[in-house]
Amino acid sequence: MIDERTALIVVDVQNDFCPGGSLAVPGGNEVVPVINALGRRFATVILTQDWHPPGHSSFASSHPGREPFELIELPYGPQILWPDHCVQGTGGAEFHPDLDLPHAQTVIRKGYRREIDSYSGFMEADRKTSTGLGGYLRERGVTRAVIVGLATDFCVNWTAQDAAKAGLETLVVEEACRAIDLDGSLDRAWAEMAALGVKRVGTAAALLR
Ligand code: VGL
Ligand code: ZN
Repeated sequence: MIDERTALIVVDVQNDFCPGGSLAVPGGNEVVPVINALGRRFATVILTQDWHPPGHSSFASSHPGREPFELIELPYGPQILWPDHCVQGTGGAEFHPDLDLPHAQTVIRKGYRREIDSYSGFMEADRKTSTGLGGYLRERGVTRAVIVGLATDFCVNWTAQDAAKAGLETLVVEEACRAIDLDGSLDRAWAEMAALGVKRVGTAAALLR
């Protein structure tokens, strides 16, 4: 067992991000068995859950005349518009039914404010509003984060960057993630993570220590 000071952070393994969902990530479901196997080795397991109200400002449908995947400017900066996804209380917002992490302790829901998106599990898109995850990990004595899930270039990327900024040793397990990859966003994501010292690893390296 990997000791409690290393947290496995499982990002957004939800139906809407898997094939058949409204914002399906190619191969998104393939991370489930990989994460289940990895998860058994971790004492500290935290899940994030994208959790938007109807009419969320990141939905193209909330902006007349706009289409999904267009870029707009919101008060806090640029925002990609998405198809409606992960609406609170819907089946699309539920975790993938085969995700098997019964010992997970915490679910961080994010993006629940209508006017602010949140790719990161730590900090919302205005870069000011905290989800509380940083303080929670600090109080639990967590010093290391292993990050997996969906999507590599959005929520995994932003969560990993904020974990590194919070001073955690941060690893992303590549084969336990899948990407959306819009206009080179995946290459950019790995470069951004690397610049902050995030380690891109395989499952074996994530299980050392
Ligand atoms: C995500 C786009 C919109 C993600 C969430 O989980 O990567 N991407 N909301
Ligand atoms: Zn979202």
